[in-house]
Amino acid sequence: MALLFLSLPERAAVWKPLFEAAGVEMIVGEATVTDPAAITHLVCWVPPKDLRRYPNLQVVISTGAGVDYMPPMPEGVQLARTLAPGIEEMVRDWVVMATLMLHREMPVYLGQQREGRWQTRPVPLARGTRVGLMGMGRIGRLAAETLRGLGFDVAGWSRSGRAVSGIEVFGADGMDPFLARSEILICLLPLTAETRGLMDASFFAKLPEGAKLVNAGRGAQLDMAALKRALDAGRLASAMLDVTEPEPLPEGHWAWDDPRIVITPHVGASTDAREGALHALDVVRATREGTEIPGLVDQLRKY
Ligand code: NDP
Ligand code: OXD
Repeated sequence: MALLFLSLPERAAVWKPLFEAAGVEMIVGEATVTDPAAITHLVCWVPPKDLRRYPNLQVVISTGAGVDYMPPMPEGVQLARTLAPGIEEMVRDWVVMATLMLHREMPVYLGQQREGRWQTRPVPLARGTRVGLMGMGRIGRLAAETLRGLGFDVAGWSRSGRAVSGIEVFGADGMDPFLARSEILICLLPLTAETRGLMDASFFAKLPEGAKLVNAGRGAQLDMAALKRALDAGRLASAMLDVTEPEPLPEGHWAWDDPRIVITPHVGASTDAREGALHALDVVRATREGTEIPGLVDQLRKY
């Protein structure tokens, strides 16, 4: 069994000693592969075009939590996503920061600062402000609990509507009432055929007037032209985006200069190298022992 590592060199330097200590062969970079038949595991963000070069490949491990950019796997190859726990905490922190920034009108104050203007606005309470969180998975649940701890009135929405202790969760048929109560709407959904383009004009029309939008899911879930129209019409007040389509947005895109929008360059999380390596070792062990692969992705449903 050997693992082919196709990620950043600084991460490889952290992974190497851990793999050596575990007695698992790790090969860094396709150029150093001398025996493609030895490769059983592959770690990457985007895989090489022709995975058939590795006839004994068993599992592709995504270095990120989202796997929407992964192509269909060849017959017999399983797909796993990293379960590095730091990802959830990092994205939770970004989402809490974004929610507070919009709640406390930071886009307005940043604009005023650029103009050298000192002007106060009413200061809102977090307590009772209604936040709606789409995606109640590993990250969404953690973010929801933290926001609730700050006093926000948090509700969630997920495909199944699965219960989460202490938080009202709307299911597939509860989208309209969920949106109607979301003064701050957060997207933490995976990108799938169902969620692509989800946030469009008809979606924004269901939010309360002047709602605020936080997107840390994927850029392709958001119709940017519809966002602009919603901002111009006052339907939405502001937005904070960590993900865009494409990434980065092209030079000159209207959103770069729009004072109602704050953009960060997909930095909600960056997988901790050590945590990623430990998860990959768990995957290798599970494959060896024939037990359930941690982070296994259902490729038919994509999740
Ligand atoms: P999970 O798989 O743990 O949770 C996904 C949640 O979305 C579940 O509640 C799921 O519902 C719900 N959901 C609703 N519709 C769908 C659908 N059509 N297909 C699948 N799930 C659906 O994911 P994570 O919480 O770990 O991550 C969520 C996303 O966050 C990632 O896919 C990625 O896009 C994004 N992300 C962004 C990062 C960043 O840096 N900005 C970093 C990491 C992740 P149910 O529970 O009913 O299945
Ligand atoms: C992601 C990640 O999926 O950074 O966006 O893990």
